[in-house]
Amino acid sequence: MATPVLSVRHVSEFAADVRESLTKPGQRELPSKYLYDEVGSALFETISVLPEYGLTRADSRLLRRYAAEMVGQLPSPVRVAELGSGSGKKTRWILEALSQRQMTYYYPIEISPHALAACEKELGQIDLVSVVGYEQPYLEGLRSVAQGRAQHDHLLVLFLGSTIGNFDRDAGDIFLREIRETLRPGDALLLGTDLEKAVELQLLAYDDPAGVTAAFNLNLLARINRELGADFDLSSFRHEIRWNSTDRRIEMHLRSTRRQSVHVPAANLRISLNENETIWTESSHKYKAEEIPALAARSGFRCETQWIDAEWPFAQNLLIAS
Ligand code: AVJ
Repeated sequence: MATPVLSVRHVSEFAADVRESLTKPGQRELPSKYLYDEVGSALFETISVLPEYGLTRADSRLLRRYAAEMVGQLPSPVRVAELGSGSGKKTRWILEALSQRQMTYYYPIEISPHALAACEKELGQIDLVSVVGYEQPYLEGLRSVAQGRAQHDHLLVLFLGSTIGNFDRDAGDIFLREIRETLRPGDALLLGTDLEKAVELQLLAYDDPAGVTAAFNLNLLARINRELGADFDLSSFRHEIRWNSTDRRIEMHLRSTRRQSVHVPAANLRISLNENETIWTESSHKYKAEEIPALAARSGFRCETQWIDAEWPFAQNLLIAS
C-alpha cells in the first residue's frame, strides 16, 4: 500500500527526474517511463487497438498461438515474473499453458499501481494461478522474486511489448546483463522485440490520424502540471515523430510552437523554451531478428527460439541463461 512516506518519495523522485532531464544541455528530455500514469496507461490501451499500431496485437497473437510450444521449452518447476505487466492481458496465454502442468506463481512487477491492480484482477482469476504483485522498479522487484524462491524453482522472466526498445542500445545491453545477474543457469527470459518495417508504417504507428498517440505524448506535460503544479500550456506544443535511421529508432518529441517559459514549482524549476525547440519524450528502437542471438550472447543468454509474426513483423525471443 502507498504510505504517505512512499508517495513523498515518489513525488520527489519524479520532480528530480523532471528537473534533470528538462535542464540537460542541448536537447531537453523527459523520461518515457512517466508516460504511464492512470490517464497515460488508458491512452496506451487505446493505442494498442488502433489499426495503425500493430505491435501489441502481434505480441499477443504470438503468445496465444505459441504459448504451449514456449512453455514446453521451459525447465520445471518454474515461477513467472513479468517486468512492466501493464494490464497483463497478453500474459494469460502463458499462465494458462503453464497451469496445465503445475501450480503457477506469477509476480507482476509494475510501478503504476493502477495497472498493477488491473493485472491482479485480470489474472488472479485463472485456476491454479497465484498472483503476487510488486509495486517496484523492475530490477528491485525481480531481485525480491529471485531471492524468495526455493533452490529447485526456476524463473521465467517476461519482458514483453518491446519495452526494451525504450532503452538506448547500450543501456538495453546493460539492462539484460542486470536481469541475467538475478538469474541462475537454465532460467529463461521471454523478450518481445518489434522488428524494422517500412518507414511509413513505423511513422504512422506513432502518429495515428485520430491523434491518440499525440494525446498520450501531451499527457506527460499534463501529468507534470497535475502532480508537480507546473503550468505547461498544452496548446503550445505539437506531437512530433521522427525516424532516426542511424540508431534505427522512432523518436517522439513535443515541439514548442512559440517562445514560452514554464514553471515547475515542485521541482524548483523555471525554463524558457524557444520557438520550435523540442522536448524528447521517448525512443522506440527497432530490431532485426538476426541481431537478437548476439544481443543475448553479450548478456549471458543463448537465444533458444524465435517466433515471428507474419502480419506485423515482431519477434518473441526465448533466451536461456547460460
Ligand atoms: C509500450 C514501449 C511498446 O514504444 O511502441 C506507443 C509505447 N509509444 N506509442 C512503444 C508507445 C507511443 C510503446 N511501448
